Amino acid sequence: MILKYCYGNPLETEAVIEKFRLTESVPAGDGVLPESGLDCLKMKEGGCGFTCRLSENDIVYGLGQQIRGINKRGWVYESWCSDDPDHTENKRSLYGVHNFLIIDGKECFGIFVDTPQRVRFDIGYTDRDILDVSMAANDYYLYLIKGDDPENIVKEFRRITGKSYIPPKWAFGYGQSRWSYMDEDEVREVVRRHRENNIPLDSVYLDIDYMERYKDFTVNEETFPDFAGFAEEMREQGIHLVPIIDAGVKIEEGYDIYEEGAEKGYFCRKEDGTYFTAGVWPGRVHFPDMLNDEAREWFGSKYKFLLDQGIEGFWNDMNEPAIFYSEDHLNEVFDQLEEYKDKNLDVNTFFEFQDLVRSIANNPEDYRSFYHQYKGEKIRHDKVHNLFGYYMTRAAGEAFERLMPEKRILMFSRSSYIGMHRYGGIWMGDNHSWWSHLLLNIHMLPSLNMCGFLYTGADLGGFGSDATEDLLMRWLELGIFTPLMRNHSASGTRRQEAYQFKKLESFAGIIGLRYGLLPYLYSEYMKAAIKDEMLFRPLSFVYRDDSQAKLVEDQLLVGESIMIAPVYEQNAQGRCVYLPEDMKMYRMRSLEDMDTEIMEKGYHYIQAKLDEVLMFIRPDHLVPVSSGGRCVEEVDENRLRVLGYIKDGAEYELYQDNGYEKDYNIQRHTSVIVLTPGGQLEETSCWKQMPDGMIVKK
Ligand code: MIG
Repeated sequence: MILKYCYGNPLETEAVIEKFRLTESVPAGDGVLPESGLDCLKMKEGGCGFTCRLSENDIVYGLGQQIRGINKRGWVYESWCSDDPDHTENKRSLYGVHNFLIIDGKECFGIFVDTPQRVRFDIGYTDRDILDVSMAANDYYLYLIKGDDPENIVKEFRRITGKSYIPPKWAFGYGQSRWSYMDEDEVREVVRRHRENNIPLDSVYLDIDYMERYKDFTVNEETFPDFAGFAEEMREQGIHLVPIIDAGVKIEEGYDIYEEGAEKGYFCRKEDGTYFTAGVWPGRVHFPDMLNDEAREWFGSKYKFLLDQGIEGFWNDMNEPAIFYSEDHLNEVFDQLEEYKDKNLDVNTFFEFQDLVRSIANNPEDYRSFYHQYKGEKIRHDKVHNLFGYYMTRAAGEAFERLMPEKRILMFSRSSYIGMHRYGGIWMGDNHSWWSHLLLNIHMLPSLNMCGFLYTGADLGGFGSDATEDLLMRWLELGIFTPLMRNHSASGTRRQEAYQFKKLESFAGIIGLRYGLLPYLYSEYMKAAIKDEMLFRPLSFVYRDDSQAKLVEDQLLVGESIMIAPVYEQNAQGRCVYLPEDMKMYRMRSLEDMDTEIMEKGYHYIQAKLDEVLMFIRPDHLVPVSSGGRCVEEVDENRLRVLGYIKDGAEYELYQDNGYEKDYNIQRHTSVIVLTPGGQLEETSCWKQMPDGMIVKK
């Protein structure tokens, strides 16, 4: 059951696509929400938020892309899309805003606060027993979602926010990225060295340097003289090029996008009507008004320039939007600095001076100094801030639908808001080559899945700082399960393509496992997307009555059959794993090299050498695997091996499609694999077993 309440005069974000009747008007002051039946949840004076009493063992899930654990209790978080490359525990915001929570206690219910403005979630920070949600402004919708359990609530929430984005199948392959591969030859070399070392690869990412002076929808003709031809050459080797697109449009005479946008009035303006000027990678830029329908359509149509050259995927960056400086503020700072110049700075003045310079980037004042045209109204940016990335990606998604309605295009974004999951995925932003960020990656997966972001993953190996061989390997051991599986790193850091290190066979083996698991992972992804379910679930969502499972935050269920327990500590030779039921463990080094063991419910310390992936299969569950390939196209999905732990017999619904069309009819694309208690395939109209044990499609 879902109740919708309205406070003040909220903006329509289009996060929710289902129409609702509003619940009875809400009492001001200490009011219990009408019709909710929940005594623990109370409105605060004047409607400026609400509080919820938490009991000792209540767990609070949610908030999508955020720091800290799966259980969000014990910190204060703020909804404000932020370009912050240091995802440390003391932070309160990252790139995306996902105001969806589930309180799992005696009562289990979900809350979605729909407002594009700043929201503060004090989840047992000030008082461990109180969840306190407050708003920057008293204009918001509040959705209350009641259900039997978290999975149920997620499903309801996903139903009203719409279907998750589905990428082309090749985007489930391994991708190699770097800021930046500078020219054709460097990209060729990346591909060659993967192929040479039998490390599968499906895509190479192009960061900002492929452009001409960082201008969106241009290609540097010196470094990529025949871009279409080069894209074609790559396709012949099974590789997709994936260029980046930034939010800001460079101000430069003669640059068509700039001139067109300026002439048609598509950029964000200041109070006085002139265009707002920020400094980002290209130097001085204007921001397209992604919230304005016409401007959005216009910006989206520009992707055609690259689509026409054979490009089939993109990533949208800097769309919080990140602002290195604004022209106006920078001028003020320069004036101030003049004053400091001849002063003998005492300590306080020195700090003042330092703060002044330090707070140039992403300055709150700048976000209050430009405007959007949103649904015909002029609205100051800070009031809709959290929608910008969402609407940029929507621009792309809607354009793909117009330009190439039959084809799936890869799209993922850095910034996001609830609802953006209909148009693209997200990557987790600028993490570091830190072990703690491998754990953070685990934590974020289920939280993002709750909000419909299924196509997601972190920069494997870490973006900032220097990676080590062992970190990359352990991270890949998690990454082989995440839909977006991309190794990416910042300029200036140590090179971290797998082939930069010594243990090439191990890397080939581990990445190869991804291609083996592809039939299962793709099938689970598609079913989750079609049925509004999660791909990654915390143990506590599934083993509801297991008080130990509730506490586990470093293991996840991946789809219906698999539990993973990644090693995330340096020099560890294994780890402690909690089994909520008996499971079959696969210790895997490559598709050809794995051993298995049945393990009993309970705690175990399990050995896992650096090049070993631990995977657990639940009783009477199956995992169909392929024999691998150098890229997704090469994977033979009609000839599979079935891994599983069979006690009483098992059944698996395998979803398969051609991976590029948009026909997602589940009946048409699903076949059932049935194994007898003895582990033999029960012959169906679709599958038969070969003497070597493989099953083949009839
Ligand atoms: O300010 O394009 O998160 O993935 O490599 C940094 C350069 C800009 C931030 C993205 C990162 C990308 C980088 N970008």
